[in-house]
Amino acid sequence: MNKNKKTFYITTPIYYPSGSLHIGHLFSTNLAWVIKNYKIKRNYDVKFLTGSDEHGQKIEKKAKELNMENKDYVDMQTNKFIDLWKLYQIDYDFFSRTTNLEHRECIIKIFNDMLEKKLIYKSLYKGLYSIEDEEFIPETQAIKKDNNFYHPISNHQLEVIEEESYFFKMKNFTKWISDFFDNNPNFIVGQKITKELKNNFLEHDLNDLSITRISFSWGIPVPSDPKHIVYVWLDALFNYISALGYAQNDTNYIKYWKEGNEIIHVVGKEITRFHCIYWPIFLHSLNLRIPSKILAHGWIITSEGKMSKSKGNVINPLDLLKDFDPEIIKYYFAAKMSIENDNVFDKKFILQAYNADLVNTIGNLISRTITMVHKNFSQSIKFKQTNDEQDLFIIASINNHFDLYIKYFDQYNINLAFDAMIELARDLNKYIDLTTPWKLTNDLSRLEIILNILLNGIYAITAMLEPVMPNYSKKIQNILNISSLSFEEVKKMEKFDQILINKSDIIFPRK
Ligand code: ME8
Repeated sequence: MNKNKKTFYITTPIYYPSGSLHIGHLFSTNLAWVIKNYKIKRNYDVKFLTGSDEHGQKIEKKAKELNMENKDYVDMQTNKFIDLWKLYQIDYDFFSRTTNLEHRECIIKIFNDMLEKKLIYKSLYKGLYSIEDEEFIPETQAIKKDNNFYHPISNHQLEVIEEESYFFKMKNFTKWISDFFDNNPNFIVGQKITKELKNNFLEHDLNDLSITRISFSWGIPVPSDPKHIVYVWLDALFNYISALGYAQNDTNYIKYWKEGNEIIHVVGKEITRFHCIYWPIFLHSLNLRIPSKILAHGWIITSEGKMSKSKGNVINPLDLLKDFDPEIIKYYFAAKMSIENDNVFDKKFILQAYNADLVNTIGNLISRTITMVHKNFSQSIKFKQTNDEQDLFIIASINNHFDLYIKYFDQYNINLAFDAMIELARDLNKYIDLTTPWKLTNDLSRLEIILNILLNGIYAITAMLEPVMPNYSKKIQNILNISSLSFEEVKKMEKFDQILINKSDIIFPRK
């Protein structure tokens, strides 16, 4: 590994294995995976983590319902996650499981460190709890209906609990986190969420947080007081460093966390309180490094509203694979969904995006260009400088759209980055219409210039497509007869000089 490369560590939430993963989980994981691939192309030394959050009362209940041992149950469920990511061809560096031994060692270490630093005290928790969300809810935020309490976002019914618990002195960090938000206005991608968190949580003092439970046993016991089980969110958040070998002071931890350049967590908006407030506070309280960014995204909803089992509108990602190649689905989720807002999903939108962007725009550009190269130049074409106005205009368009793509990707406006790619493909198709190269069979010198520009345009588009569609872009590379695509080459117009262009099969057949 090159020592001079900047490091980039990106994570997804670790998902609960108490249910099946749906397209919301696919959206988050795909987003993180595409960003990872992009950063590799930008020459970062990248690590990507996903995983499963395997402790807690919800999981214990589920295993009991199925009459299974807890560990057997989470093994079975986690294997399904692993299979799903394999089918979607989403590769990662770490699959983090909170039932791993290294993770347990990490939690024991941080709990002991917190005790030693007197960040923790024992008391009584009296209040409301959502097992489904594994979340304590202050009565002031709960929704009251017919003498029952409900979670303000998920609507799950809350339990009234009264039990001995260890508390983390969250309140003491209210000013620190408030100042942290003010000093790091770009910590959270999405101004709406920063505002909401400030208004809902930082206007008043934070409440001390209950960080152990005693009414069940599936989790990590506090070593000095083992009837107490570490609260599942404290357990889960630290997976991001336990997987890097924090407790073992592993080189991965030092390189990608402690001394790393960029660290980013991709999360859904409903878990921002944990990632944007509690997580930085926990880390700061232990003098540990804080991540660079939280990329919080909206929800995938269907026309019946947010996906939920009770509404029966949960979409299984395995079903989509019956109709589409995984890269077409991944293209749709990365290129057509905004991060900031909720997005309505319908299967027909995947087909629409495929036909409009990939078949009619990029596919059409490739087949028109390659056909003309083969018809008129049996071997290869030569590079020549040009001063023609239309040529200079389209060369500028290649450069500008590529710059826009980089700008948007770096701002995590991923869908806008792909819009820039498609706009370029449209411009190139227009350039063909305007220059009418099919009429230039008697002016091969002019035709050669036009085709060289088009090949360069296709190169730029293929390089931009690669982070989300590596297999399809490999097929295009094979036609262009190049062994790899590099962002550094995009603006160098002489790269197709004397290159033998291969015949083209249809890359994106119409569906
Ligand atoms: O919260 N739209 O796990 P979880 C978009 N274990 N994204 C969605 C979504 C939707 N409709 N539904 C789920 C947990 N997600 C904890 C995380 S991390 C230390 C612990 C995605 O299985 C989104 O990323 O409930 C959301 O935050 C996550 O799945 C919740 O997954």
